[in-house]
Amino acid sequence: MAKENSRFETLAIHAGCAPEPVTGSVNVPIFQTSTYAQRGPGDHTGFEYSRTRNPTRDALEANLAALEGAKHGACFGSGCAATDAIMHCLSVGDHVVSADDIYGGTFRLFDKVYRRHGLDFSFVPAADTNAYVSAMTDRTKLVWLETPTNPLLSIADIEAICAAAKKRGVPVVVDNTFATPYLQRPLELGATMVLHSVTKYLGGHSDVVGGAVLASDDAWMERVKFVQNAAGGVPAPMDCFLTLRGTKTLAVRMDRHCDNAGQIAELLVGHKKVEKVIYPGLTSHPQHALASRQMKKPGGMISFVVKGGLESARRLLQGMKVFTLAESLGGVESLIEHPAIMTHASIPRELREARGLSDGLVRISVGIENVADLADDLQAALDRA
Ligand code: P1T
Repeated sequence: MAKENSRFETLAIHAGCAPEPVTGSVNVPIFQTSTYAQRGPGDHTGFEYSRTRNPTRDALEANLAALEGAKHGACFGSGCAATDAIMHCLSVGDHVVSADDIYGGTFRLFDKVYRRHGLDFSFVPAADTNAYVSAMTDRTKLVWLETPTNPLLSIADIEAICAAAKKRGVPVVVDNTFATPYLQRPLELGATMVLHSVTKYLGGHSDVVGGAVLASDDAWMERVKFVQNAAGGVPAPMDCFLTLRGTKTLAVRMDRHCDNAGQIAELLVGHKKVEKVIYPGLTSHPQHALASRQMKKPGGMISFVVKGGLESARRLLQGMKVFTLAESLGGVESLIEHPAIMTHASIPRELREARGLSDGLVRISVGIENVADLADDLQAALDRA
């Protein structure tokens, strides 16, 4: 077991993952069970039923909490289920201020499900700190940040927004999926809760769908844990095991993702078919200085606009050989996708366009392959686009 003051890479491998006491198994076993034998009615080991608690999930929750510097963790069957658990803690009439550029599925859940259940939302430009402050009212019960945002990679000033929200007693959630706790520490910057789609970098191998909420706030986590059990959107033990296997290598993978992405961003900047490159590591990014302060490195995600709009984008996407045309991100393999048609199609066209999510926009998740192969692949496909 890691010591409490262990550093990130050590926690990633050891936190929550002490050798199993009966056999000494170095890896956390997959406790593939729905229920647990009781000695007498109500006389159990602390494990009663696997929706409520499962040892493999316990291990993952402890591991992810340690990585975010949180006291508590709650894992879910998907990132959306984790978002849903937080939203379930709100009540009719509550108001939420959210970044406008967020994952399409998060926007859909807010706009199509929770509005119908009586919540009210204000969507503000993700990087505009003052806009969050002015949008807060007496009814505001949550601020929702995603930074860097998906897909436009805007950077929200976590510390400034949390300080403003704190003055009003409003909790702040940061979706830390794109950055991961290795690159960005929302709880240390004042956030109340951190949310992850563990499907992405935490799992890291595109073989599991999952979500998590991490926080030190006892009252909030009690509510989230209550919903986790009451609504039941929990992950399977096997998926918890796979995610744990992923987090062990998070630090080394993130270093390589960032190195590769930096080189690919430079290649894109120099290409004549590319109109605009959005990457927080480029000095041309409008929040480059904030990103350098707030994040250890700029991450593995790049968005760019190809000249020639939808037709060029289509040719580019269909011409890739090493990059795979697919939704999702954060796995070891490089992926490429078209947000307007794929991940963000659930946002109405007029809203997408108003937010700068154009038909020429392409998003890539730069993997950890040899960067020369990635560069050759992109160069060739862009030349043909
Ligand atoms: O797919 P799921 O595990 O339910 O996670 C939802 C989610 C939440 N937050 C962010 C920032 C995300 O990017 C996602 C999922 N995103 C994709 C599937 C995608 O390709 O952008």
